[in-house]
Amino acid sequence: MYLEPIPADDVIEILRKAEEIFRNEKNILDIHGEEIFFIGDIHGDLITATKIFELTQKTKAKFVFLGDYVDRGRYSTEVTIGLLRLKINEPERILMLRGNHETTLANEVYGFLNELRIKYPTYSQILYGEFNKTFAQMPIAAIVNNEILCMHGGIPKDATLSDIAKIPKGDVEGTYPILLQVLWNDPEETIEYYAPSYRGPGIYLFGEKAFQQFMNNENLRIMIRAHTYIPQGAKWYFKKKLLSIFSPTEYVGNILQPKIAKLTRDKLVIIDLQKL
Ligand SMILES: [Mn+2]
Repeated sequence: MYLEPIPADDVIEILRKAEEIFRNEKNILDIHGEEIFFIGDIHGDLITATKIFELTQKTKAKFVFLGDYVDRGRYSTEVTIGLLRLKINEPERILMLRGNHETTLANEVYGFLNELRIKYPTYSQILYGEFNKTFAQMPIAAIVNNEILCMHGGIPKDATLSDIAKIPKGDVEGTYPILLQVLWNDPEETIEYYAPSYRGPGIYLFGEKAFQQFMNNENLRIMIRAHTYIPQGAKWYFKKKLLSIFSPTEYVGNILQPKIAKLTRDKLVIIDLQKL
């Protein structure tokens, strides 16, 4: 069973407005705030998206979404359009980073394109193109209060923040080498520096030494990222310097315990999404 799909014209209008806003944002957002929520992968999960939407209406806090709005779940279209509406209404309060699924490399095969074909049999190719054009303008990292680094995947090998800042926007496929790493890399406790990732060519696992070196060089303290499937919804790495969060209520058939994070002044806490 599906909800009544959002009319294709409305989808295109929202996507174009959002694209224009993202186009004017930098690759690396500079965010400041006393109260900020961080949301991990959503993956077309309507329950998670609804909970977060209600939360946005109850607070004036900022929201940093760490990407992966589409694929896997059944409501990629509704989730993404819903979040983009929030973004358009309050662009300074709702910050949306790009995830590895906001690329054709992933969303052609992991469910989103298929969802569009089912919900919009006549317009699926047009909508698919419009969605990905919008995704390709999204920022890919954020620095919060000068000390917290946010990105979907993780730090890239042999690159600095200034290299990330220079990545050209508009790469719909998402295969520009540094971009690919920022969106796909994962932390790994058992290695020191970098190792090839099981996820595919050009993607790396990064260890604590590589992470600490990168953070020291850039004068940053904490990283918050998403991307890794975590059944309990959140996990600290590297002596509590890196927090990984995962926010859908289910993932490829597995029920999990979705979490989000909240920063209040200097305190970072993990919140159980089901208790919101
Ligand atoms: Mn991901």
